[in-house]
Amino acid sequence: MIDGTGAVLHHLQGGLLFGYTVAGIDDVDADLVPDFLVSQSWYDVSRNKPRRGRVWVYSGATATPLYTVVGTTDNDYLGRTLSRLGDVNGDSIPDFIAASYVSSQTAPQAGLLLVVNGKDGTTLHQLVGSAASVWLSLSVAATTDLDGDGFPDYVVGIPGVPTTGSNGLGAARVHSGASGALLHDFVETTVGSAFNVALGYSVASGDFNDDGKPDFVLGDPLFDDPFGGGPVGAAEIYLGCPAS
Ligand SMILES: [Ca+2]
Ligand SMILES: [Ca+2]
Ligand SMILES: [Ca+2]
Ligand SMILES: [Ca+2]
Repeated sequence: MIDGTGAVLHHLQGGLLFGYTVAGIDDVDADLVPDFLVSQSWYDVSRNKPRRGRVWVYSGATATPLYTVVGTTDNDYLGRTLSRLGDVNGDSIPDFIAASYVSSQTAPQAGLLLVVNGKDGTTLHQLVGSAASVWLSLSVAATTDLDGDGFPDYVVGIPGVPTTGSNGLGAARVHSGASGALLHDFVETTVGSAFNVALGYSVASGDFNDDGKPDFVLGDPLFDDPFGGGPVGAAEIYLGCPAS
């Protein structure tokens, strides 16, 4: 941690891949100071429970650990992706997202996303990738409330290949922060002869047109136009989306 003059306030260190991802979150321990996450995605619970990954939740005020969240399955590598979210279960304590696009619970590198209870680190709900190498949660971002239930929602990028040997077109999906229900699926776009190759490699959200509804920026750095000179890269901006 670094103070306003650029001096290091605290130096934290842990095992291999400690610090792979970090994220600021809102105040989970009610001391009115925002808190933060540091992941250690190579964490072995034991010799027989390898590479489950661990996410440390730290007090922003003191840089001391509050609790940890550990992957439940071997090779989860939990903590490859992290994000703030906001309170999604109505206890006024902000919740957050801990994820891993290389988790192989359902298929090799299908991906895993946990919405974590900020109060105690338990899982409120989870998403898993639908097929090998789809890389669910390579990117994730919180959004404001899309479906009008009063709780924030989130957008998750799924940029990987659907089957071995073919280019993935990628996807980005908006899910309910409260339940995990699918609210919207951004699927591939074509512009003339160009098409998505890795839609959802990066995602961001904000209200760009001031209508109170979340808008989205979806990155596809491999956006391709085979008849126009090859890969061109793209970032697509969506003003809102229908909640369905
Ligand atoms: Ca705090
Ligand atoms: Ca909460
Ligand atoms: Ca919502
Ligand atoms: Ca908007």
